[in-house]
Amino acid sequence: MRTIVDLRSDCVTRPTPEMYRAMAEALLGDDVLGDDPTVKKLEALAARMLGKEVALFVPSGTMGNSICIKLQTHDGDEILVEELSHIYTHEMSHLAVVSRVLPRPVRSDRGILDLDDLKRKLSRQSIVTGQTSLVSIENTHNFWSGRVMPLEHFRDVRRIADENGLKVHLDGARIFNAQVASGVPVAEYARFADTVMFCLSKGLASPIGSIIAGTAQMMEAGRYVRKMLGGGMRQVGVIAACGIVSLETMIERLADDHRRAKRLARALAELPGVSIDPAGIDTNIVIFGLNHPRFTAEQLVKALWEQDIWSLTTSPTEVRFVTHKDVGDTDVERTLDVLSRLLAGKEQR
Ligand code: TLP
Repeated sequence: MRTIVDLRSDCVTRPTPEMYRAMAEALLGDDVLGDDPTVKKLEALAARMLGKEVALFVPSGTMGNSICIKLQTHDGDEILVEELSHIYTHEMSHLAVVSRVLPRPVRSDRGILDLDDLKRKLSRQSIVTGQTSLVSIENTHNFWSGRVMPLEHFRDVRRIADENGLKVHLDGARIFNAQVASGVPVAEYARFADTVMFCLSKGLASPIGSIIAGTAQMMEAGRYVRKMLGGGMRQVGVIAACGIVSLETMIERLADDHRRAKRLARALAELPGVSIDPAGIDTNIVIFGLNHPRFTAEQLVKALWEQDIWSLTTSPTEVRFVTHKDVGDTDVERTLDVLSRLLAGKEQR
């Protein structure tokens, strides 16, 4: 049987046996009408963990971010985003289409916003500017190789936001990876944000689903936006049941993914044509640069794919590996073995 090593994303994880059992046994109602007991249980658990009043189950991280921005902005507002943030670069322009806001990218030091640039880009309402109404932070930061944002940065951003009447949104798709890597509880990060989104469907291994959270009033309004976007999911307790298993059993094990990502990064750093600083790998995402006489990033991804190792490029010169519960130690070693043969020119292409 072919064994695929799927390093494309932690979104690809398959449900655990406990999740399949939970799905079969889930008590169901109609979540659009607000009476699915399993969804209610998941939402209460998530709100408690985040230290927020109310949480809402949504189909995807993209929809979760979209709802949170829509709730806290008006048409024509400006919002401040980090220049490589997922919400700005990988979410089908919903900022423009759904919320009709103008994202202004802020420079950063590997994801940590440059506070001077942030202040410079704040616009006050006048006859020639839109009004800046929100700043978005991402933790962990996907395209800065899963970097954990320091808590101090949250404090700084919150202070500037308060001084200028801005809301703060946290794209915490992988906020539990941040908690496990840094030891800072998710509620500590969430404290500095008005709204938080996190994904159950990434390292936490649920097949589908994300959570948004904030005040009760905001999440009540969020139900309407979710429905408007087509995210009313009816008997969705069948999926929410997996989310409960994710939050109850799948957090601590993220440390294994981080350990495997570090192993990959350290070994990659030794390979010809690869550039990566293993010290910069905090969690489960490994992005490395490639400058090799025989391979572009795209060609390397293809050569790996031919050996049943799946990955993605993030730019013409970069490749991304993401570890997750369906990637074990043997998979990591096999990947390194194949890679070192390819890059040393020992493998036929
Ligand atoms: N990230 C996916 C792809 O879209 C790139 C991945 O494979 O990493 N915020 C962050 C920080 C994300 O990384 C993602 C997904 C999302 C939001 C959106 O989540 P979904 O895919 O559930 O819409």
